[in-house]
Amino acid sequence: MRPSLRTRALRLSALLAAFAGVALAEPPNLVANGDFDRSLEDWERLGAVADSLWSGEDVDLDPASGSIWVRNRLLQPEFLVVRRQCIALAEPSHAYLVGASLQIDLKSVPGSGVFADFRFYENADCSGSSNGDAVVAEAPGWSLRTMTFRPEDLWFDAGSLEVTLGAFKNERSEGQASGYVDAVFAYADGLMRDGFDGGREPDRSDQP
Ligand SMILES: [Ca+2]
Repeated sequence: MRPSLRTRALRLSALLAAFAGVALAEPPNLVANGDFDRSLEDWERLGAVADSLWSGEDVDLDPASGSIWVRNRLLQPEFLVVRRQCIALAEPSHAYLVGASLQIDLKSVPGSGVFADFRFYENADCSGSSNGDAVVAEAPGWSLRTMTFRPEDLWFDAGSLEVTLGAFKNERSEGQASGYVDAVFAYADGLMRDGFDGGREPDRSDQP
């Protein structure tokens, strides 16, 4: 069942509050055009034009916004990246909260899904040592997926964050994997850097 707009907004607010440790104003989203309001601007295309298209299918049913539709037509089981964005990170952060809302098309072949991958790099241009992970959806209906990265998860000071979007197939098949990604976000928790919290770990106890 689709969560109401208010429920979804509250869930994200609760996540952010738990992440920051206090109820602060929402920090800026590091991802450019993560809501796909009118276009796929800021997302570099990789692969065929027809495999990543702007869609009016918005996660919040907002008529003034949309999402990205992604497709994988490869025969082999593989993660196919169709769009990417490299974000230079100005200063090291205590932690990062990242995520997206995703759903697959009903006609997708079994064992397939769509993903948003978040990979942190040592250098500012998405090069050097890296570490990260992907959020995925393998079912129709929007799902909000989030992850938290801390310095101990990364073993280096992150200079940049690469976000890649696409679709995957787990089995060899002639059918396609396709679906939608919307509301892509990455928030930096700069509290420790700013000296307000004395190095306290974010409280995760009240996360859903
Ligand atoms: Ca949107």
